[in-house]
Amino acid sequence: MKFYMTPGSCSTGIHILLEELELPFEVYIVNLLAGDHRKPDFVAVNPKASIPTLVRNDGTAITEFGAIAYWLARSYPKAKLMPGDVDGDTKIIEIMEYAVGTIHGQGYTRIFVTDNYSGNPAEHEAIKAKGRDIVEKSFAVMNDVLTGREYAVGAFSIADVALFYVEFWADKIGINLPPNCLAHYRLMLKRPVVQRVLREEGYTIKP
Ligand SMILES: N[C@@H](CCC(=O)N[C@@H](CS)C(=O)NCC(=O)O)C(=O)O
Repeated sequence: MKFYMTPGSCSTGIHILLEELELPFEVYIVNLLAGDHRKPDFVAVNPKASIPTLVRNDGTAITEFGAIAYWLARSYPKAKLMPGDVDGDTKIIEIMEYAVGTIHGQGYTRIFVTDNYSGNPAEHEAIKAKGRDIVEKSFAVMNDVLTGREYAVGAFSIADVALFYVEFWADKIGINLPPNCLAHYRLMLKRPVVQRVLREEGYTIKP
């Protein structure tokens, strides 16, 4: 398989899944800052010009974090990355979608790609502040969801890697995680594969 990713981005969550599953894959680094994702070679693979993108062995591509994570979990069921019952799987998709769609899609994008919201620099501070507010309020919701749980839904699952990458970003930009999210983040950081993936993506792991 071919995995299109950017170190330290949302693709880190999929990178963790691929390595947890011990799958063979080739890495293609897409340099977002250099605009690689808009170049014709990559757009031919993923017309949405976004990472993560996974090209399967049959040559077909899957885009969207949730779709890639779901496909991996369903294709390699022995790893039990989803419980397999309707209620459990629904809970997982609910958390994953909130992390990717709301915390990342509505919150972090205002902080990281502020230009997408307004071309007027005078508005940027307010947009970033709104993004931070969305992220903080969303983590407060996740904190309640994680009450009495180590992982997002029972055992380690595809929901945990989605939650992990948004927690990792909070750590990187100095957003305080509420206690249950912090405990979840630290638990994830203890996983050998998570440590290896972060090292491979160029990060130093704090003990
Ligand atoms: N809805 C997409 C969002 C992925 C996404 O926003 N990826 C970012 C990097 S973390 C990206 O490719 N940004 C490039 C751009 O939007 O121009 C998904 O779930 O995969």
